[in-house]
Amino acid sequence: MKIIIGNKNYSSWSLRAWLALKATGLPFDEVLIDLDAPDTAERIAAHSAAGRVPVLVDGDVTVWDSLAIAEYLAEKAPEANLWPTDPAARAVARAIAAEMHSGFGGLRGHFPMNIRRPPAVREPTPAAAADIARVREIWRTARARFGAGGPFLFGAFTIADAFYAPVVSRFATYRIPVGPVEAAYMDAVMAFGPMAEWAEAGRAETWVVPSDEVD
Ligand SMILES: N[C@@H](CCC(=O)N[C@@H](CS)C(=O)NCC(=O)O)C(=O)O
Repeated sequence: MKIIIGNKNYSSWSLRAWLALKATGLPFDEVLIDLDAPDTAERIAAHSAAGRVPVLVDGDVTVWDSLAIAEYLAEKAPEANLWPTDPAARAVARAIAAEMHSGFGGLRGHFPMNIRRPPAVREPTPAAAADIARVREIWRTARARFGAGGPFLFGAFTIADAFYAPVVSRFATYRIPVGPVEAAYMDAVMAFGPMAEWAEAGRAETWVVPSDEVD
């Protein structure tokens, strides 16, 4: 398999799909496209007419969109349990991944993922504050209801964690205040091997995307 991704420092959608792919344990190649270069659109178009990364290529199958990629990987590697095995937990995991996929514009817009930015407080807008409260509620609820088997939302690492990993990074970067349950969850995500690997690579990048650099 081959995954086409954006800059590791900035591309939150790429991170989601890449983490899910890593969690399968399957080998893959990656192609990184700088998202702020003159030839960005042309390079992405060579892989997907949708014009967005991430894109997964598996032989003659091309899948675009991070959620579709995650679902494809869950089917391809059932032994990896990318979704929780319990049906009730799986339903909630899908719901919160979908909620992240289709929402949280206030948070996303005001707090761009920027892994190498030195952590410093940035005050939220009202929309971002509402999104932060909802994310914290999601994390606390999942940990309390389903998290007994491990440090992640549903115990073991699942697609739900992959989808919230960029938010974990943002909360750390912009020093969003959280409670002890959320802080422990954030520590677990940041310590997850593939997340640490991605973050290290992101910090080493030198591309600058001005629109994602905020005070
Ligand atoms: N809903 C899509 C969103 C993908 C997306 O917006 N990707 C951004 C990068 S994070 C992109 O490809 N931008 C293209 C560009 O900047 O030219 C997904 O989940 O994959």
